Amino acid sequence: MHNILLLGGTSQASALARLLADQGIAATLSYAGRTDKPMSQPIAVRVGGFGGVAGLVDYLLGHRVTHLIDATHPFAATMSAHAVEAARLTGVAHVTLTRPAWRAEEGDRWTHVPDIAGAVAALAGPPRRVMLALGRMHVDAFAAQPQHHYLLRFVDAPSEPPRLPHHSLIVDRGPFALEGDRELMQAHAIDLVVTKNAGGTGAQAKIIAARQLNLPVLMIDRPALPARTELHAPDDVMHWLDHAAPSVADRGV
Ligand code: 3Y8
Ligand code: NAP
Repeated sequence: MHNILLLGGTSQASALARLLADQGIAATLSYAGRTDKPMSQPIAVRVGGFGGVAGLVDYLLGHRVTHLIDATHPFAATMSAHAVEAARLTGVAHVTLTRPAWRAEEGDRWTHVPDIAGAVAALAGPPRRVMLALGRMHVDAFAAQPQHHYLLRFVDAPSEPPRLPHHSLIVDRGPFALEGDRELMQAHAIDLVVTKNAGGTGAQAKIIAARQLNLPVLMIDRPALPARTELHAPDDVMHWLDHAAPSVADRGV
């Protein structure tokens, strides 16, 4: 009898939740609680941190979880590292559902930077009009380059205004469409786009729009992640569930 813990927060996690619900498989989708009103799901939902690796181990054992599926965002490196460690400590079957990184195509003007700090450093120089589509969690770091006008996009309205002297703030949640992002970038006369290499389609509109508008992109490469089994499609996870070695809880021991 399966009992799945699905670490969510991405469109792939939501797609997998639908498949699990359709097959009547017991599953809970977990959100960190980063947004005010996370999307509703067709399976049980829990919100909030577990309390580090120890908290996640307690959850897995206490709820007799049989399979741990990490479908968090490629930049959620801490959560993913905790999932690998907690699965190792408990013997719970573990797999990652992620999406391949975007690769530059004909016409792309990408400059790769290793992380947020690298993106901030790369913004030294005369004032520009920068689309900073990184969400809310890392905006303060860009106060080190206050000379630019920033176009910010948050999921929720912030409790206090962002500490960037020149900015426009859009409150919107993805997935985003090409038309909308291209119009947004033209309306704000954007001349540089800063983005994480999220992969997938939900955040991709802005880099396709940048290609069409011949704009440069600062591409933040993914953080290092622990070695683990990576699948790229929800269907592959369903196949894995049918064939994964039963974990401790599955064997009813
Ligand atoms: C809380 C759950 C679904 C999931 C949809 C995906 C697509 C739309 C595009 C831009 C880029 C960004 C951001 C983004 C996208 C999907 C996906 C994705 C990027 C929600 C959600 C949660 C979050 C957290 C949020 C972060 C922020 C990142 C905004 C729900 C809507 C920039 C990532 O305000 C904040 O504090 C937001 C924080 C982590 C990154 C950051 O550092 O700020 N996602 N986004 C999850 C939780 O609590 O566990 O509210 O429903 C989910 C989605 N956002 O079910 O269809 O699959 O990635 N999310 C990035 O890719 O760079 C926006 O604006 O162009
Ligand atoms: P993170 O930095 O890797 O994780 C920090 C801490 O947040 C974790 O140690 C854990 O707390 C908690 N956490 C993270 N994801 C969780 C989840 N799904 N369920 C329960 N607790 C979770 O993670 P993050 O980058 O802040 O991302 C948070 C959420 O937003 C994730 O669900 C992720 O999929 C989603 N998201 C992130 C991004 C991004 O750019 N980072 C983009 C889109 C969506 P404890 O240690 O207390 O367990």
